[in-house]
Amino acid sequence: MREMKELRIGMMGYGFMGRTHSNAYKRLTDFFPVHHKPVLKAVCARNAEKAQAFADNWGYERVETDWRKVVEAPDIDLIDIGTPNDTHYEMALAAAKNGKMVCCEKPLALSVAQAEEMTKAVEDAGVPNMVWFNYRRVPAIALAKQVVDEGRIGRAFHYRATYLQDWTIATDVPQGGAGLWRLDSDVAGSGVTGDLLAHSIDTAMWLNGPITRVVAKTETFVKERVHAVTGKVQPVGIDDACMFLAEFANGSMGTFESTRYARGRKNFNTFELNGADGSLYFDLEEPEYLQYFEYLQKQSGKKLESHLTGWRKIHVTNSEHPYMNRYWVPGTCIGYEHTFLNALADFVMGIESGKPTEPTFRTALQTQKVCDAVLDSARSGSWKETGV
Ligand code: 4PW
Repeated sequence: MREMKELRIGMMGYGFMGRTHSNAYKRLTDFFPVHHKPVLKAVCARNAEKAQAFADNWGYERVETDWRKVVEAPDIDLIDIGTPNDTHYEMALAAAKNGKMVCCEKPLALSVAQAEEMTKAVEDAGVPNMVWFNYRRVPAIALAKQVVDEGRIGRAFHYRATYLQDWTIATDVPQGGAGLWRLDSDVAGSGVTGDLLAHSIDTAMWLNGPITRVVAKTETFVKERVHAVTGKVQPVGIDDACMFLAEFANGSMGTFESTRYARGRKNFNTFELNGADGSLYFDLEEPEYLQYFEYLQKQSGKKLESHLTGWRKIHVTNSEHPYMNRYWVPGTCIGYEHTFLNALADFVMGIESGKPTEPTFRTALQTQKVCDAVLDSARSGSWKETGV
């Protein structure tokens, strides 16, 4: 039996991310040889009844309705912020002040100013920190990172990303309230830019380096909605759709598109990277595949018959592929929930090795800078430096 320490969890929120994170905490030591066993100490939410039902279902020892009690509790080691975006700032600052590790859902904050303060707080406190940009832990995307780091793509020319959903097309979908806070700009901060493009931007900068300048267009297709809390029809403040052009520090060009009005697209997250020596393509609707085009002529030094070249569709399920040796056998695949389990495993192994686990708050701050520049550009209609 390996030596094991407790990692005592304070979970803020019991929604979609509360479930994905709680699943990761419960399964971590079943799949990864770590020396910290998560203990589900407290779940915190304003609705005590629903929080209690969640606690009973997942096995949290207690329920709190005041998040400050959780961040100050001596029996809590890690604060996990899975509540709406407008809560991240206060919770992270208080958690860091109390010496807690902090894992925060994306986007990190409502603004660059908040993100900078949060980053300073965790760094000054010296506490392990991470932001749950979980798509980095899709094995196929982690393999894409390996391919890029091995220099197989060469000089980058183009990066293009799409992140399409269709759940807000109906005009009678209210803004605000449980499950619909993403439509309330006061709570979410922005619409698809902070919710979906934040993922695309994090992945893009992880694979292709800093985004230095952007020019953007946003649109709000449904201009007003009933607010679920006030019951009143109120103007909609979020971007329903966003498209932007990007310049990367490495000289390549980027195009990014996101909407929640692409009928038929449920969570269509794709990227393609084109370089001098090859290209990569990923589609979250086929998450266990990475498509790779290798420019064979580079290696052979001579022109090969075109029928010998083409895209390879790599089935990323072998034991030598990222994370896959922790699960089943070649040819069998894992799911969306495993991306959070993989992220948590990396975070705990980082704690045990004393190394930071990406994306840290400081890395997520860079994504926040791009998101804010995108929204600034959409307002002004001009190019904006990101400051990354
Ligand atoms: O973080 C995102 C959520 O806000 C997720 O990646 C997909 O979009 C699924 O739910 C929402």
